[in-house]
Amino acid sequence: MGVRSQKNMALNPPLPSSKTLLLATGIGVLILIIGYTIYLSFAPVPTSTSPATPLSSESQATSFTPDRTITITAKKWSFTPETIIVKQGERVRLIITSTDVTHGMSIPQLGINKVLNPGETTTIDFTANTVGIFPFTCSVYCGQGHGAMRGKLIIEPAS
Ligand SMILES: [Cu+2]
Repeated sequence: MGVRSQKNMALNPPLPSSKTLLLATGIGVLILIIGYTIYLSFAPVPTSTSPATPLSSESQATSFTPDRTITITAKKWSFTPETIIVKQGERVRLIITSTDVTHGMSIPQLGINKVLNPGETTTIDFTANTVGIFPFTCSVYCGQGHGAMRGKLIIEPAS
């Protein structure tokens, strides 16, 4: 009988309620401090997200300053815009992006023929020396509408 009463005492030790409250408060404060420390150690991370992108990625553009820059989109099966108008004597930069498959930009009379890889932007620089109408075409087979994928570059006399 005496053994059982001792066991009961060990399982339920009498704890004053004020002591329990103090312990609980202490643990609570400790958790808050640890939590805040963890928060502080993670918080500054998002401020350093600026990617280290090189500023001088256009190496070929060092000596060429365009008078006119034209942005062109190539996709099955057209160039947008289809007609490009520039003035004689202008330094022209074409910035062409293929949004679907591999295309090509060929302006035979100007000796230009570039592959336009899908999703990539290709820069073509030239000087509009001669007045005239210069047809351009897609030079990489890109499907059934490939033959219709064409446009024209018009070089107008300088006024
Ligand atoms: Cu094509």
